[in-house]
Amino acid sequence: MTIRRLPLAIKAAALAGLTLASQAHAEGTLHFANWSDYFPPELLKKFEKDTGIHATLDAYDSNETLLAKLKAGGGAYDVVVPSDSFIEIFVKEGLLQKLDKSQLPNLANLKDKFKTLSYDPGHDYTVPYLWGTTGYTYDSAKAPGGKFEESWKPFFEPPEDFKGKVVALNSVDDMWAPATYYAGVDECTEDPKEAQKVLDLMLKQKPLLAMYNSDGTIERMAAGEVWMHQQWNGAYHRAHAQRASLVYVYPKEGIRLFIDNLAIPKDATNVKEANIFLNWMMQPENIAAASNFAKYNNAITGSEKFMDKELFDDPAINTPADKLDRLKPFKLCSPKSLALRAKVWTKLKK
Ligand code: N2P
Repeated sequence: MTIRRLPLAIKAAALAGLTLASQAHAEGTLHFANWSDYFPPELLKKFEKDTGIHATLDAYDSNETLLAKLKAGGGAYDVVVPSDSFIEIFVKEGLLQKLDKSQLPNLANLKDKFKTLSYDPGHDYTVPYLWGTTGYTYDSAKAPGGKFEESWKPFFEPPEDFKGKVVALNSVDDMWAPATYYAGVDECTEDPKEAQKVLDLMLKQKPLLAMYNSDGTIERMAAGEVWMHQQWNGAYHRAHAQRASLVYVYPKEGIRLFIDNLAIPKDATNVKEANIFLNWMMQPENIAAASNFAKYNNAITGSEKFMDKELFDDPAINTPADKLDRLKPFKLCSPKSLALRAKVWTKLKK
């Protein structure tokens, strides 16, 4: 088992369209790329033991980074983990291959509500991995009166003394949705004036931020290095285990629900091994190990009995009934709308 973080130089080479060094894959090998800190190393070892396939794991920080890597080509990966909101984009770009469902009998283990998903209704390209929400966390020990309202307001308009103590995720996909919820703009808007409103909100927030960063969110909050962080619920849960004063917010304006997925890139080298892996991950005890490590829910029937009870006890993971209507699944927006948000992001980051 090899776990590595893709060095920037390789990232740059991949972006420049150069071939990656590790192209000659031996038989019985699986090259897996997943979001950082999102897959238990012991589970990869178990996969190797169960199947005899040697596995490597690379990490990336966002859908945008994964997209750039796959577009650069090189066939470096056999399995990747794109989010629901990016599936259509990856498929349109011809970056994923159709799944051979005869190799995936464990698709039968999917819970009913994950059997038909809007972004890939027949599981032609993807099977669900883990799912969760993208809210934000704050340290109640630092909040005025120990509490913030359940809104995106404290995140986008934090109090002055939070200056330099707030972090946003470094992805237009993660930031655009809550900014539109808070600005009261349809997330699929095609109107430049509305996009400007969203940009203005983010521009006003920018000087108060310590950084945009999607990696290391757990460590930063657990260490008390910052006091507020846009964060996924599983990451919150892990940070909270180290700092009890942390609070996860379900903003009343809405909170993005995400489903991440296992998929096989078009140019994968080890397709047989990739299928074995996808099917193996849909076994209840295996996906439960991923849930127990990353602290997110999964889509597999019967996984509950292998999952840690504490996950079900955390309202950040097990959304309370009165907050369910705040969860917003992603919307597939028009190319015009997506181009508008990309422009906003470029302007924000320059
Ligand atoms: C965990 C990554 C969570 C993925 N580091 C959110 N889509």
